Amino acid sequence: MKLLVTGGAGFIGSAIVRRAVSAGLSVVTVDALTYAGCLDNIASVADNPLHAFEKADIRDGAALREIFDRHRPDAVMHLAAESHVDRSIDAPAVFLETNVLGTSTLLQAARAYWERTGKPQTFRFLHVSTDEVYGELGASGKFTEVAATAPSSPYAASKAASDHVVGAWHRTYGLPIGIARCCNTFGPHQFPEKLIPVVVRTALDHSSIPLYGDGENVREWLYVEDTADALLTVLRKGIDGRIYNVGGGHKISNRALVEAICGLLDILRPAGAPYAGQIAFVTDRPGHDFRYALDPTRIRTELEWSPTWPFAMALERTVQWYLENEAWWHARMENGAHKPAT
Ligand code: NAD
Ligand code: TDX
Repeated sequence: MKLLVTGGAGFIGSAIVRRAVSAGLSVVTVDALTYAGCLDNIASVADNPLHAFEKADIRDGAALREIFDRHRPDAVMHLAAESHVDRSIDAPAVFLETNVLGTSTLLQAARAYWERTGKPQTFRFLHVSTDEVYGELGASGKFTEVAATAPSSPYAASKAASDHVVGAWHRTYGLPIGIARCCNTFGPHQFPEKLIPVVVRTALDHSSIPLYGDGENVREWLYVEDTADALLTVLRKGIDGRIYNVGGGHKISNRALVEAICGLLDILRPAGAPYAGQIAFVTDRPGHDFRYALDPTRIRTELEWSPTWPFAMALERTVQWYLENEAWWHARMENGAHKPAT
């Protein structure tokens, strides 16, 4: 089994690459190495004969066709994307170019290769998407896979559009596909513009820890090892053409999460005063969705998958990793981390 993983030098993609290679799969990582991707994330597989790296942009059809022909993968896991909501608000164009046009360019290359190799029904194109395509929930309820898409941010709109593009390649051309809609993922190697690393970074810098709005927005969180395992499970066992919610994570308000991280830092890196004193309520994100929650019944019952990492344990491991890897996130910051409003 040979996997082609796009975005494999990013946060979730690199966890998949490391996991798949240690399970004995051959993996080709395809990544443009934007500000968000780096080879450090896959350094542990760099010399492994099961792994190959190709620097390529998913908007470059000719490069992709050549990579498909040379590596002849059995499946594609598509994670390459512009992934940060705040950046999509400041500069939406590249989100549409990469997430929508890039996905369709990749689909065309995959389809041409799949047709040339005799349309094997065992081939799979797994598109990695997000709970944000469903839009926001009020105080109750959760989204099943048949819920309508109603995205709020340019990022979410670009991901919803890419989901529909992938669905069209299945319905029109018969390309075997799957779509996995994941909730918020956290863990080591997440780019330091996202909430959890932002809290660690700003806490250690003795600056304000920015909480958007009143901090009562609720997100559902999965540890990256669980997300990677779920995505490999959907690839292996998912029914052709189906959408699977990758949920079952821990639901918590941003404020409670930030306070929990501050509490961990008080123990792991004690300072003169509690870190929670640095929390600052700042101008809200425009169009900020109030709450996300996925109904995970389908992945749980059909694919017999559920998360295994207790949230508190995974959060502590994550905070510990950022404390032990300051050089990693300092280097990423120099590479262009978004500076949130304070
Ligand atoms: P990330 O930003 O850490 O990584 C994205 C990777 O894609 C980077 O390595 C980057 O270099 C690469 N990339 C970007 N544009 C590219 C292009 N044009 N061509 C080739 N490579 C390109 O993102 P992540 O958090 O690991 O997310 C991975 C996927 O999972 C994305 O599709 C995202 O929408 C989805 N997702 C993420 C989360 C989450 O909480 N992180 C939740 C749900 C869904
Ligand atoms: O400084 C901050 N302060 C703050 O209050 C940041 C960066 C975020 N927030 C809030 C906004 C969100 O409600 O925290 C929550 C999480 O924010 P992000 O880490 O930016 O993630 P989110 O917007 O929820 O999107 C993430 O999960 C879904 C990923 O970035 C997406 O790629 C994924 O699809």
